[in-house]
Amino acid sequence: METSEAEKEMREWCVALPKVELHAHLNGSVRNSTLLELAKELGDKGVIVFEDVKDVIMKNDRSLPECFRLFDLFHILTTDHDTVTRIAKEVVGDFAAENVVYLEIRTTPKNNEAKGMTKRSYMNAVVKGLKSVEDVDVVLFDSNLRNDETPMSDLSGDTKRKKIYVRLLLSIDRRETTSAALDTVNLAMEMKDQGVIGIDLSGNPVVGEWETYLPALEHAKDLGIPTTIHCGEMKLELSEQQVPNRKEIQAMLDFCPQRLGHVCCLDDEEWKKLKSSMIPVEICLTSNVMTGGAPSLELHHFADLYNAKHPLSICTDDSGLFSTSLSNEYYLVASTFGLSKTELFRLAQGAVEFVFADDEVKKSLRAVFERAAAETLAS
Ligand code: 6MZ
Repeated sequence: METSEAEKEMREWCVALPKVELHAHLNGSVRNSTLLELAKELGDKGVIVFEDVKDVIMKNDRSLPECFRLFDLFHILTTDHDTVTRIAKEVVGDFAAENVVYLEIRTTPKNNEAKGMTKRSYMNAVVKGLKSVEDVDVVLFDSNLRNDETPMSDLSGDTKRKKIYVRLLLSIDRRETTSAALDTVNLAMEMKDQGVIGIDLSGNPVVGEWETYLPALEHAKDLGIPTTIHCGEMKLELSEQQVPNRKEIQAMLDFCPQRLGHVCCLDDEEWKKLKSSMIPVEICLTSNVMTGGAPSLELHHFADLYNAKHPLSICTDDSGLFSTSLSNEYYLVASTFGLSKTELFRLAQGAVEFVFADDEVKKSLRAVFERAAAETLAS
């Protein structure tokens, strides 16, 4: 079916819209072409069978358990220092190309003895990648920002250099021990002056116990490091371990992190608690529908939270894995829930208030949106 003119125009508008991305996993955001190239190299070396891996990478259907098997594969492909640097550089370039003006990228620091890799050296490789982006200006550290800076996103389509603020969140994988999780929080503290500004709890939701990560999350809280937590991502019927997860959702809400990811399968009481908490939610439409956390786009809990005026930000989760982009996610919000351009703009602008970066960055981002408002909303 041919794309209608109206759809094309709306898609272009969503690309031009300045956007804030708050929930993007580094290894889930890698381009398929890069994964295939890496798989080919490892295939040539006899480490993997390229043809098998190629089929897995190109497959479109992804249940949640499949996603986690895929991440194990991606990690085989990407976990050496030079490749980590390469993917970090590419991922930032890809987000900047679609007018993301502020990006929080999250990644799980990895020890890999065979590669001489420690959590610290992994993160150094990520930071090196962010610093080596050439086509756009990456603002990684808090520089002396001025309010009269040139616009970071040019909506008129001319060729001014794009500018993107990038910050890092360190992920604790649910497979990790308490001590490994504590190491990650301490590393975040150590790398505070290198763009690391928060902690994320993620990984396979049917693995691990809340009590294992709680000491590390409490430690982050004590150190004043903001946290975001993947909460209730999986439908309970899909899991054998239903009861602990139910308890876990309560505990996560009680912990009061600065933000929550997903919140797909809360019961009535938990919804009430979430809404009265006003904890901002990172909404990942395509990811939730593909993994079964939401039954369909139309029935996604975005509508309920949006109508309740709950603080929200639209995010990609894993743009590579789910073949999406932040512009596409905004387009889906418009086409599924009928939001107008003004409402979409306000949604994108609203996300500025939930970034973990400091007030100077927020001020600068607010100015970007103010400048963009006249032009974007006039079109
Ligand atoms: C939970 C997820 C996820 O950290 O190696 N991750 N955790 N739910 C999801 N929904 C689909 N998507 C990604 O990026 C990959 C890691 O991020 C987490 C998983 O722990 C995965 O291994 P990094 O850069």
